Amino acid sequence: MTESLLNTQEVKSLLDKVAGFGQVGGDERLKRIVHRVVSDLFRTVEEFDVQPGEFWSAVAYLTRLGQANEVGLLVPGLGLETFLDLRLDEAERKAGIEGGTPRTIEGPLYVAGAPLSKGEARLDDGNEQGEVLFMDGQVRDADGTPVAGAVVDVWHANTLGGYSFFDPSQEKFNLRRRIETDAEGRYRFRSILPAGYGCPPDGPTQALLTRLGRHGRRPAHIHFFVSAPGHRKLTTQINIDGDAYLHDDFAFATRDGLIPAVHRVDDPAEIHARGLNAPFARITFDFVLNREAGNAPGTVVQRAHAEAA
Ligand code: MBD
Ligand code: FE
Repeated sequence: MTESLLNTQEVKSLLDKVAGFGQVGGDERLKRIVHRVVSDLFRTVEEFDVQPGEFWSAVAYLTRLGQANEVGLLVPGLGLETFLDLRLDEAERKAGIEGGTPRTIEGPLYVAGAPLSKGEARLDDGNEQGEVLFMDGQVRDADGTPVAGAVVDVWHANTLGGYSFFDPSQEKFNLRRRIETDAEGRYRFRSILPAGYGCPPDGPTQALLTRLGRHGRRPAHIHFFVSAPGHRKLTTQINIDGDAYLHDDFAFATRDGLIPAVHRVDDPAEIHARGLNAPFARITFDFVLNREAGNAPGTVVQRAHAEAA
């Protein structure tokens, strides 16, 4: 058997030069990471005997993925965003941080700067046809103390699975708000029940998923950032119970503890009291934040976000 091409001096020295080893300038950690990533790619090409035509189709794929602005969509689809969560979970366990509402991925569809209000908000612009949802709860810290003045930054899709800003047919900041908790740490909002999300059917993310025999669906969900001074920022979501994709999420974001009961209210008096004429949904969900801890990596993630014009 011939020696693997990867073990030859020629390829080893090629990789060293690619990563800038031996050059004085640059970033040493980045050099090591690039060396590892390119080495692993070389290995993959060799192990699978990847042919040039296959290789260039992968290059064209990545080009399309960027052009379609779907890199942030494929990342959770490949489990990478969940893996980052699992690493944060592990780091917190090692630092002795326990309890608290489970985190789950942010996803690619957050928009910074949603309107901020105190105690309560209405998220929908009144044009949505979906079932009305009233959601409320309390923000507490791990020892049960209510957290007043916490900011609950909430965003979710409409009944077609579309998010405002990314779906230009919706009003600015539709289904996106920031709510500051009241003196008892409580928040509440009125909105509509979202539908699940599906990757753009003709986009590059779905194209790869299809070739893996996978779908690109997420169960209906509502996203949250919950932050308060002195506390670790929480990034999480709740899932709408009963969704067919609840435990079959292409983005791997469903976790125990994040599937609250959805109560259907059909009592005419309650419907009337809310100024409605049809049954509505109610969800109560409390968020438990952990105290800031110096020995654990921070949870405020630096990430490019869309800003509504
Ligand atoms: C979403 O709404 C979402 O939350 C994720 C993670 C990926 C795609 C669409
Ligand atoms: Fe989402």
